[in-house]
Amino acid sequence: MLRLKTTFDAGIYLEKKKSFVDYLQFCKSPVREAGDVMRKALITGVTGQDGSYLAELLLEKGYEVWGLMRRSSSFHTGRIDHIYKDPHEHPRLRLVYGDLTDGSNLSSVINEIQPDEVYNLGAQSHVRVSFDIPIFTVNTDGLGTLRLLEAIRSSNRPVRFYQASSSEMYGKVVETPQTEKTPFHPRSPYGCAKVYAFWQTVNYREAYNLFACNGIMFNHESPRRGETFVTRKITRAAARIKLGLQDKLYLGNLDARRDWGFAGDYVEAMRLMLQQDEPDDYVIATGESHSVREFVEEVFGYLDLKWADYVEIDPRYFRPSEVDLLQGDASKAKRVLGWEAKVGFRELARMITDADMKIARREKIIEEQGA
Ligand code: NAP
Ligand code: G4F
Repeated sequence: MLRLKTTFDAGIYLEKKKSFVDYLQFCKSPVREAGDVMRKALITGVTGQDGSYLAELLLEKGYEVWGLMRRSSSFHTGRIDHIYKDPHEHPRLRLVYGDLTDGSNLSSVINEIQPDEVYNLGAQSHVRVSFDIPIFTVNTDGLGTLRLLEAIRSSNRPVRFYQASSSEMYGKVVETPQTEKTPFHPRSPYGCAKVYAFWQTVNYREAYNLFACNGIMFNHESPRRGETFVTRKITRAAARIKLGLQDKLYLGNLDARRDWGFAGDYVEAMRLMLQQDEPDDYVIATGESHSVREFVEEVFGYLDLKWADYVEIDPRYFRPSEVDLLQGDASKAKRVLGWEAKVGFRELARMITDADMKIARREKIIEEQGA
């Protein structure tokens, strides 16, 4: 029998320029008929870096994956197009419109989809930008988490919940390396919002017995990282400089130190947290810390460029208050989850640089053809 489970993915399906006849066919597909036996996950922020890697991982593990996506005047599904494609080919990935600022929508989504696991990755995730749009950031990252927790609680279903917490919460660090016990001292509207969301997650676990976990994730990067985060900004610029497409790279604080890992490794930890007998909070990190300057040296050196010839400091990239040093101790995650980072600093820098060289080569061809 034909089952139109939800009006949401019909809307998105049709926007992808498929016909309604196609959509009806999709609804009759065998996987959809057997949908109830698969584990179902909802990912907020599915169009982001982590959302795309997590969706891939959960599909590989046999889940039915629903991604919450914001309405936008232009499509921004570039990171998931390769797994979304035509629903006839991949009917286990669905998209649904929603927004963390809209609580009634979140309730409808939870009630319609009835997920077993919810991964809350949606956020205004840029720390510098959070100083420019603090209210939106706190509304999405802080209150948005509470709205989602409330939608889950009021659904009365045994949903397992993952919250994308951040090492940015440690801010002005009081000890190094940072562990699950290190106190928080956030230094940005983003960090403050994430602390609020962290404690709401803990409170829903303690007050309502919700299976809710915080992953305190240190910086993680990939070729899919947004281009205004420092790693991608450096690799994009170095690749373009190498090919003569750009002359300079303007950066802010080169002395800040971060514990940089690979996003593909980190999403595995998210899933593992929700497969344990008890909910808990975990630091996820490599344990190594490097300065922005070291990242610049690594990338430019890899491309045989002298970085000092190209990099200039522009104070507009300084932050009103900075997080100087992050270095995580993920020994609890190793002990309990059996998780550890596989990709190290140099391999990560080179992986992203290689990917950006491919993009720059395409840009070079386009430029030459246009000339
Ligand atoms: P990202 O690439 O910036 O992705 C953020 C996602 O959130 C995007 O899909 C974005 O949608 C969505 N989003 C933004 N505002 C929203 C709203 N109001 N309602 C619904 N969705 C919204 O971030 P990421 O690097 O994948 O990070 C994933 C999560 O982990 C975030 O919560 C981030 O704060 C946290 N985190 C990241 C790191 C890291 O190093 N990457 C470390 C610690 C914690 P659009 O595509 O429409 O913008
Ligand atoms: O790459 P960033 O913008 O990442 P940041 O601020 O550490 O935040 C990222 O990691 C957090 C986890 O700790 C996440 F929660 C958050 O969502 C995000 O993914 O900046 C890294 C460092 C900063 O100290 C910044 O001041 O690089 C420094 N930096 C120097 N020049 C720059 C630049 N950052 C950016 N974005 N652009 C610059 O030109």
